[in-house]
Amino acid sequence: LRVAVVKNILDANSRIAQENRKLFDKLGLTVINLMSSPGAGKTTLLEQMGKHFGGQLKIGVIEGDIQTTLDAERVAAAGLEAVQIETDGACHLDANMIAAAIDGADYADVDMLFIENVGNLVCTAGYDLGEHVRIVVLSTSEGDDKATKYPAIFQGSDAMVITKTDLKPHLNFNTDRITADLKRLQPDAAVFEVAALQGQGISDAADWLLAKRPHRK
Ligand SMILES: Nc1nc2c(ncn2[C@@H]2O[C@H](COP(=O)(O)OP(=O)(O)O)[C@@H](O)[C@H]2O)c(=O)[nH]1
Ligand SMILES: [Mg+2]
Repeated sequence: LRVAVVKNILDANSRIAQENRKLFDKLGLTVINLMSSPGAGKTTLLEQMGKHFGGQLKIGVIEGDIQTTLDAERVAAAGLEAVQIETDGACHLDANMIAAAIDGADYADVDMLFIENVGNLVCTAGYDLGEHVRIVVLSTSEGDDKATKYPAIFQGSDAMVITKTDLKPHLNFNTDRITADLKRLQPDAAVFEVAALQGQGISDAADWLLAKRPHRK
């Protein structure tokens, strides 16, 4: 009985996610779900993406956090339009929260919408939000064993962005190891390495995202 309940919740989520995706397609909006553990560098990556795309593209952001509007304030200061969802304890965003956030918002002239999920490598993996692209962000200080320890999120991602590569001299992070582990789970996944505070490696990831835009207006 318990299993049936969980299945119903996930079915309902998938249905709403499909509706979100239909709306995004109609708007010509490419939507990216950024997932990671807390502090891996998602917001810093967004700040840099905003800087990179500058006048070229209009970027929107939905920020998911358990509490506070701190991240929305950060990306707004970086020139990106942001909506903050406070999940009030929930460890992930779901399709319904996204539906509520986009309801009434004007995305007509927005090209790309980033959703920064709640910091969590486990809960976030199970919920389709209606996005087109899923990216798992992993910082070097978290260790190179995380793809094997948290396989679902890596298996479900189109790309892995390794952040904080500037810290590598102080750590024993092996990029080859985690890349091999990722490819075993998801052979098609792209891999990017960034030192976001220094702005390094941003353009490769940004170019890949641009090529992922099948929904050009
Ligand atoms: N050394 C270093 N620190 C970083 C980098 N990216 C983010 N940080 C720092 O890591 C902390 C968490 O970053 P944040 O973007 O807030 O992570 P989030 O919780 O995933 O959104 C902040 O203190 C950032 O300044 C990086 O590339 N190198
Ligand atoms: Mg953040």
